[in-house]
Amino acid sequence: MIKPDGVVRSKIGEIASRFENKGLKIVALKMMKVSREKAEKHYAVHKGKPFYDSLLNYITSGPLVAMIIEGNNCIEIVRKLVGATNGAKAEPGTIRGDFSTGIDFNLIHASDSEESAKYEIPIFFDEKEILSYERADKEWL
Ligand code: FUP
Repeated sequence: MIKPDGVVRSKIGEIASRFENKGLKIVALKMMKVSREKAEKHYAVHKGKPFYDSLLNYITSGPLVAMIIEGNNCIEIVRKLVGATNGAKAEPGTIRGDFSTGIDFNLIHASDSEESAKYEIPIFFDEKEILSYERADKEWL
């Protein structure tokens, strides 16, 4: 998920291209403004934490871009490309390491396990919005 700061900072193409360039496949993508209800469901694991309300305000503040990405070792690779949660600590070369200076606005969210992907995907997508195709360079990936 490219968060609202990623959208207003015009980083949609830059961020999506990092996943495409690595060899992963975007199989669903849409821009939306999420309701408080959806945001609460998405971040349920953080309910009660001191940053929970500001996190919900941030994520509902403007349009975001939700994506479903597939590929070999997808979750491990995506998390590596995204970088550490705090942009100040994230390695240069990662998305957060290149574009974020702290933890409040870190441009992107990515599922950290198959379990969390299975929980998060239906919050943002209907099954019919997930498309099937093969990358032309599939054999090399
Ligand atoms: P990540 O998986 O890297 O996105 O990180 P978390 O799921 O732990 O946190 C989700 C979001 O909560 C982060 F992107 C930023 C916010 N957060 C804070 O603002 N303060 C914290 O101490 C931890 C997380």
